[in-house]
Amino acid sequence: MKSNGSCRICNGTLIETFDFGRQPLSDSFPADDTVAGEFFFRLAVGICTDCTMVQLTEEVPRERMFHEDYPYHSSGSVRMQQHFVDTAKQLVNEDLADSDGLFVEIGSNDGVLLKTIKSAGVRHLGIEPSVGVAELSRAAGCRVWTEFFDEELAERIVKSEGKATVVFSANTICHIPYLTSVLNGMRTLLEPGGVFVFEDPYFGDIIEKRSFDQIYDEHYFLFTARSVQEAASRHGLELVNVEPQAVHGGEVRYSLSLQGTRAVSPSVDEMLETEKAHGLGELDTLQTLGRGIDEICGALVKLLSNLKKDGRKVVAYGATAKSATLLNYAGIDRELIHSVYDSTPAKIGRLMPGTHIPIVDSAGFRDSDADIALLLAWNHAEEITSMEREFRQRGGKWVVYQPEVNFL
Ligand code: DWN
Ligand code: SAH
Ligand code: ZN
Repeated sequence: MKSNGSCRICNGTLIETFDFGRQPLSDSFPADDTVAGEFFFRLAVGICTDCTMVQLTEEVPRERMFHEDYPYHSSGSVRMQQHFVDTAKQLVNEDLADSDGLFVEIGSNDGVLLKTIKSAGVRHLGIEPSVGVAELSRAAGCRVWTEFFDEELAERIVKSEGKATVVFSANTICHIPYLTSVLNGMRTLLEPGGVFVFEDPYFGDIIEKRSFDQIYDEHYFLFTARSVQEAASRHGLELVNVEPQAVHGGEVRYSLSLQGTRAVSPSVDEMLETEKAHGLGELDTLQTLGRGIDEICGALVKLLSNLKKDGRKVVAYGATAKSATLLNYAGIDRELIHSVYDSTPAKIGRLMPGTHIPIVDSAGFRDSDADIALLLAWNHAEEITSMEREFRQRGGKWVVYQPEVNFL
């Protein structure tokens, strides 16, 4: 345990609790083994002793992660498509129904949510720095600027489009180390009665499920209601609602508004109480997770080694960003896993970051001779195991690794 500088939010003391060592970028899939210059950085996580914000202790420059070849396509999961259609409809009905208000989305990716907003005839603007996915959303008729959202961009949006009634963001705000600039920008961008709604993986779920693989380069912050409330209040914003979401392994949707402009829902105090009872702001909690990480990785390597000795063919399913942390920290490479099945065109034919396990088209999974499949996309377990039900029917077994290593 060591102190590693200061908190990105409050400048308080940041205590580093777990060091994953040298890690590759989680969404960078080399074309072949000979590719030189795979980028590595030190992945370590810590907690601020003042505002309790859980955060990485080192930052990867944003342009290295988010660029024209960013491979993650949000529409790759049918369940997530539905989640965003439902979310868009709810936002339109609750906050934009009778207004000519502006809707802004930060990190709109391939337009998975924005398409529904556009179809509802709402004035909208997506902010998406990764050109490849931004183009996909433009092809679907959405208005998108290829930019990184920050304080300066907020001013330009207001100049060109006016203030926003609703700003939405999913799985993006926790990716932005310069959160203070984002929150300052929000104060500029929101109209007086407006709302900023964002959802990200919840630290409470990460602790409960020991889903430590949610810690990787892109996930700079692991939020709680407490840490979000504190960050918001430093920038003239107020946490007015929290709502758990059963996606990506457990998220929370936070609503912020300009201080004093909206009633605060009782859900906020309820969640703050639960967090206190579960010790989410304490150093100890993160240290216990650290011991869990070593236990899980040790057990998984042992299981995979035994399966290999027994002559079983082991593959994995889902070339997730998350799995970079698991595979590289545990030292699981192509000796233990034959290949990784995935449906994303930009990942098929490439290699997994750091471990260089080959990625193959998931269309071939049902005809494969795999005996065991490690489910790296555990957050899509229902969708994947029901789509691939023949695998079980012919005797195949799924392995998961959180909260502990087990057959599914
Ligand atoms: O926060 C982030 C989330 C939203 O998405 C980003 N930083 C990056 C990315 O993280 P991830 O890669 O861990 O997300 P997923 O959604 O768990 O990735 C699922 C992977 O599995 C994708 O590569 C698509 C693939 N997949 C598949 O091959 N067949 C997924 C489904 C549902 C399927 O049926
Ligand atoms: N909202 C989608 C995409 C999440 S992936 C979903 O929930 O599935 C994270 C996205 O955030 C990427 O598309 C990335 O390019 C984008 N992003 C990263 N930093 C950003 C920033 N500063 N402003 C806007 N988008 C950003
Ligand atoms: Zn702090």
